[in-house]
Amino acid sequence: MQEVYITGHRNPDLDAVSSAWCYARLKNIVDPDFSYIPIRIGHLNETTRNQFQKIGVEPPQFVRDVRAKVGDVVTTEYISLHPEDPIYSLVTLMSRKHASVVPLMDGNRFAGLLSLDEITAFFLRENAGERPRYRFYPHNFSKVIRGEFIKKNDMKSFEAYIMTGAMEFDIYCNRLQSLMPELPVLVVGKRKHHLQYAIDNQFPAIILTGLAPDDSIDINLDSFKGVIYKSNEDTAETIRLLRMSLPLRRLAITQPPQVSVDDLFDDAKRLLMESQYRGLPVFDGDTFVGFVTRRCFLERPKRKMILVDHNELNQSVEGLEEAEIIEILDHHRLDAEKTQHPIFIVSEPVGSTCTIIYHQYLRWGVEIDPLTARMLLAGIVSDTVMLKSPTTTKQDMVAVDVLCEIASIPSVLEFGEELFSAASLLHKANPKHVIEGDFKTYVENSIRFGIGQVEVTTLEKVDEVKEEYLKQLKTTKRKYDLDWAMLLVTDVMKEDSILLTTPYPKREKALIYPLESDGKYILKGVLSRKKQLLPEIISVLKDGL
Ligand SMILES: [Mn+2]
Repeated sequence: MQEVYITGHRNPDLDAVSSAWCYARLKNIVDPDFSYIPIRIGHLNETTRNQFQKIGVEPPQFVRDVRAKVGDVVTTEYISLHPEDPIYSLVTLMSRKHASVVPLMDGNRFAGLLSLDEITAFFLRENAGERPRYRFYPHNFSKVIRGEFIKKNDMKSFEAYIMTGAMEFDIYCNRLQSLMPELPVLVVGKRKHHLQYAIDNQFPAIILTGLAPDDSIDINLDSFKGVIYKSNEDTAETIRLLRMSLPLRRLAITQPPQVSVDDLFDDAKRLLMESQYRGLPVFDGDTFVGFVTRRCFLERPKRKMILVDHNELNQSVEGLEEAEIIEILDHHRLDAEKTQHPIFIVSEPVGSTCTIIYHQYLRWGVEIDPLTARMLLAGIVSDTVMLKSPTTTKQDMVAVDVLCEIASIPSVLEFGEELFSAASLLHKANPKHVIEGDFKTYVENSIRFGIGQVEVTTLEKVDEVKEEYLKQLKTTKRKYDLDWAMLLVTDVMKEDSILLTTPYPKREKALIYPLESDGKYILKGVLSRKKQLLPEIISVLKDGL
């Protein structure tokens, strides 16, 4: 079944992860034609991790990028052969099943790859001038040539050339003498002297042809250490099949370039196209999973995607430009890419994407179970800072009332306080994780800036850690290649914030907020990065033109 990924934005917050998770559940119920998988494209922040842990649900899997991978096109259904299997099996498989590439497997171990090219190479080699010597595997005689063993002995594989005993005995002896010390596989009819000579000289194998069904050869075989096989075919056909009984081991490319299921489609395609091979083996770690042929790379598959809690390409997963966006559900400003086909978009200016997902449950008439209710609630309460943020709408409040009822949560305030108490205490946390855990970057008038946000339950300790955080802001600014980097520290209890900022000499001092000390502004009544701080920053940057 085709998979559709549902993802929130980079540096995912609780709203992004919860909405992806809850929407995947809904879609899997209402649209069983696809498999909807919630993913995250960054590390979980502490609040989100705690929430999933508390509810006892596995958080969405981390996906680094959605570009087409080898795993999307690998052929995993195939017939394989064993290294000792005869060439005959390969030729049959290729002509009857039209297999262009056949893996050679020794149990679960990958032992090589075979294609028409290797069969061609075999015939080219054996006709290259020298009398060919072959590696025989006697067990294969009975698999390819109709007949039976008369003497088996150890059946080990050996190397030899092929010879028939059709000539006069003394010519036969001279010919053999000239090839000594090498010994042949002898294909011979019921010719007593020829046979006796082969037995006395310990030929590795003798194939008898032209014997009647109940015929025997009247020679004492006790001292003979080789193999004797009685063929029901005539001599010409026996020789043809004898060469087809050779084991595949020697034919296969045993160490072709390997690719991994996680390798990029384009990289593997280039590797294959630039090689002389028809196919490449594909591994998942050390495990062989299948192979790719040129046919696999005719068209690059497109991953279907649903974006929640964001709609801009630069806030989304790596490789999205190669994927197909089929839905967007978001509460941010709309700056989506053009699409080729009509898509489903819900853009509602509510406090949380989880409120939008709640509306989708209503729309489809799908019942919300207590666990999903709790998850949606967590998204709404965290994104609206317990419904105190100015982004909060009546719709969010209605949703919270219904969801509290379903999840049997008596007080949304208590639920919220518990949610935020899990948030990191600034002086105990790692400044890099705090700033970059929920960091959004913007471009306005070609000025690149970024704002991180962290919710705390008191602003009292900010001064203790201020210098440390200002230093980290400078590092983050360089890392994201920005002109200006800020951290909004929000007290969710008192509904005030502090802004820590790198120097931005051109405009920083134009902010309406009072500067308390270097790099630290007091933002009374500011809770929302999106609705309160961002418009102020944008207007300051515009005024600067
Ligand atoms: Mn959100």
